Amino acid sequence: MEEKGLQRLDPEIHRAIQAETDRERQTLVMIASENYAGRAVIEAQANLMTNKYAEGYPGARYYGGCEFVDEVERLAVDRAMRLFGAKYANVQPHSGSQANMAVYLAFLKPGDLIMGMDLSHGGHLTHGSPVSFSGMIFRSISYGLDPKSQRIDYDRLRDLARKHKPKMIIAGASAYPRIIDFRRFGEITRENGAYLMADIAHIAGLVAAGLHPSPIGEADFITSTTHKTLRGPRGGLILSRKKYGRELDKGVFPGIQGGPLMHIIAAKAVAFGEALRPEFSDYQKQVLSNAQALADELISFGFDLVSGGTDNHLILIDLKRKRITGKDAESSLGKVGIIVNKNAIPFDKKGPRITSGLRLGTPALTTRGMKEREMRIIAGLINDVLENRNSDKVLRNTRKSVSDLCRGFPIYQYLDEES
Ligand code: DSN
Repeated sequence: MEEKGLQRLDPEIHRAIQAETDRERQTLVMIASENYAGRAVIEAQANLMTNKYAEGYPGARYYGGCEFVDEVERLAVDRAMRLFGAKYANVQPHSGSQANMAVYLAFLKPGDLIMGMDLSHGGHLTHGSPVSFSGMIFRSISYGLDPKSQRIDYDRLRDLARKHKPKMIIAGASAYPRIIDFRRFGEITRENGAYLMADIAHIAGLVAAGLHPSPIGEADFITSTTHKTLRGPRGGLILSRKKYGRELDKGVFPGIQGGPLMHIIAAKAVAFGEALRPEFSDYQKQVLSNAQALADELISFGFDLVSGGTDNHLILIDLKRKRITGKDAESSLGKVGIIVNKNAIPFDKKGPRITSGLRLGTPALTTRGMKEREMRIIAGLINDVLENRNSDKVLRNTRKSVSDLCRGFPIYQYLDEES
């Protein structure tokens, strides 16, 4: 076959991209923060807009020749606002961390106190962890889960807020399988004269589809990534009230970023457009049903789930009773093509490189078209592997079952048609 384009110009990179494509095709992606962006999203981000400098905002740029990127950014902003029912959107943050950083820069001063969820209870690095800029520049305290229910301890959160009077409270998580009560967060925040930032990176797709309560109306600032349940390109997003728009715009540019990635903004616009369609809501419903089916089946195999189950797209398995670490479980499952990540569980005694937990999510498998039946099969495969991880025969048979499943649910019809 004649070599063309990248294959001819840079065979090393082409080979690696090809290998990644095959890996994504031939494995079960169960990392809760990953998904398969649609063809239109991928096409929109691979275009000449990558060449364009557009510091500033539509209609007020520091460069000439911005008429078409202006059109794209206006569409992205308009669609994001419609999708979430927000009065302000900024689509320029390169990532979720950048979105959070821009909000902090705009509304906090170094040394101000922020209060986010404990990383080991499911929070995110940028919510005040000492190893992140958020915990280095700002003082930080954390709230966490109730040890018994393993759900957010809102009473303790309120007591902490009353006692310490943080300038900003951050609601949101990376590994929390339950509904977040934004109304409760709103009450506590208002009572203490703080700002509320809701980081909905994980649940943005569910919020957009109306399947998780929205923080609009409760939170002053809403940040998100665009590539998890929302199924867009890798990137960040800020939503807010109109009155905070000027400060937030300045926080993103020139505060923490230079030129926006206009090709990515084009792809964000496409993803928001997709999310405005009714099919997106059906997809999100299936994400939830699949997570439910997976959780139920894992429980029937004797797995302990943090908080006893899930309300959203992810499941956190507590492996303590199974006598395997998160690290070993991740590695054993990886051998058969089930891709997951080890994750700390609340009050974990093991460090973040070992952990006692595994985080599983259904967004990517649901995009492939898998339903409850496949979730039950996969729960069985996970159980087989973790119960027999030293048996080459079990690992071999499971690898075959994974391959069969993957073949039945191509990641992109067009890719498989081409090969
Ligand atoms: N790294 C993301 C996740 O896996 O949840 C959060 O930023």
